[in-house]
Amino acid sequence: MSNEKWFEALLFQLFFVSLAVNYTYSTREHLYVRACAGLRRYKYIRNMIQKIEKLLSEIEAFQPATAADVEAFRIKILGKKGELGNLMEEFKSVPAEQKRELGQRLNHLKTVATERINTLKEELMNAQAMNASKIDDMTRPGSNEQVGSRHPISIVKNEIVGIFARLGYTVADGPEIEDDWHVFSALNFPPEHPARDMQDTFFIEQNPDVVLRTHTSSIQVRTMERQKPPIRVICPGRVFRNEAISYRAHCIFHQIEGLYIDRNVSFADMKQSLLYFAKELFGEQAQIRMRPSYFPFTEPSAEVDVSCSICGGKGCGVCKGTGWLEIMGCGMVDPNVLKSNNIDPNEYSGFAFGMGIERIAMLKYGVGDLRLYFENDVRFLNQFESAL
Ligand code: 2NL
Repeated sequence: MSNEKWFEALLFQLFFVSLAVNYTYSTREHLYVRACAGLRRYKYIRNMIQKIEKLLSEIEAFQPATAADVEAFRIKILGKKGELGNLMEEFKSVPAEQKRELGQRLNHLKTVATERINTLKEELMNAQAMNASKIDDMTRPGSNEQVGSRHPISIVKNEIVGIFARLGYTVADGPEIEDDWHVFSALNFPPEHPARDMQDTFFIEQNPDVVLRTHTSSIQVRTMERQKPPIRVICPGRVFRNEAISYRAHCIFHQIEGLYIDRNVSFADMKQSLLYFAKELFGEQAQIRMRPSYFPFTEPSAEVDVSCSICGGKGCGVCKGTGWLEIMGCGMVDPNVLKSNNIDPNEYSGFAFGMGIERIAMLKYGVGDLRLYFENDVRFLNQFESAL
């Protein structure tokens, strides 16, 4: 072989070797680059899947306290710049071969999040509404609230006060625990009067005496202390007497007394005022009669009877055949009482009256036993529901 030929052969050979080497090299480089790119893509997708899984467990574990918590959570996950939005942005760079699988995962995440958030929102709104109204079952029968009614004593008291208020009387009140002066001495009770006795009156202290008032006249005495004539007061109140309790007697009862003092007040004024009262309380057909009586604080004194509204005056069981029912006592204020209360009897005169509210209520409603007023038995009290 010539030198030239040999050289030519060598070059030829070198060319192929370099081709082979070059080929090998570039193929390996190519494979390496491809492998790296594949690894990056794999990491990218694995990272997205991890994010999706993390969000799914976060959604499952979410325990909100209020509807506002749910809304904040919704904005975090589904809001414009929320977690799902970020993943959707990343999804754009996912290679076509993986788009299908990842797309399904993202759709699943969106459905789960939306459903859970809507359910939680509804539950919390319902709970809040239920708390507000405390109604958990709209079809449940309502609780039967008992409507109270006024006590018959209050009903009658209010009616009597109303009648005298229309005649220009004002209502006065005073203490139930009183001293001797306001209950007895200022009212012309002599020192030996039996009402001052421990047998009849509840004494709280003695010397000086403190008692439970036995009548509401003490309120009028206190009114005369405060006020100059003309005086026109009506005084309802609870009074106490040491009585054995029975169907017709009680140690506690209620009185209404009235006092009218001015110049030239006459017995005729009293009669007409009390007739007006009887007609207002018992009806237009009511008549009154007066029988002489005695009270330490009035002179002259009288008992007032009203014509029996059951039989119209003919006589029946209620009026015991007389046609009349006793309703109150009255009289012209004793000059001694006026003097004791610094009112000049030569300038002023007046009349006074008093009645037991229990007795009037018995006549009005046909109550046969005084004790019913104090027992608070709802079967008794419910009968006055309509008389509010
Ligand atoms: C009755 C009789 C009455 C009086 C009360 C009175 C009061 C003063 C002066 C004069 Cl401050 N009188 N009150 C008068 C006559 C009768 O009550 O049967 N009560 C249940």
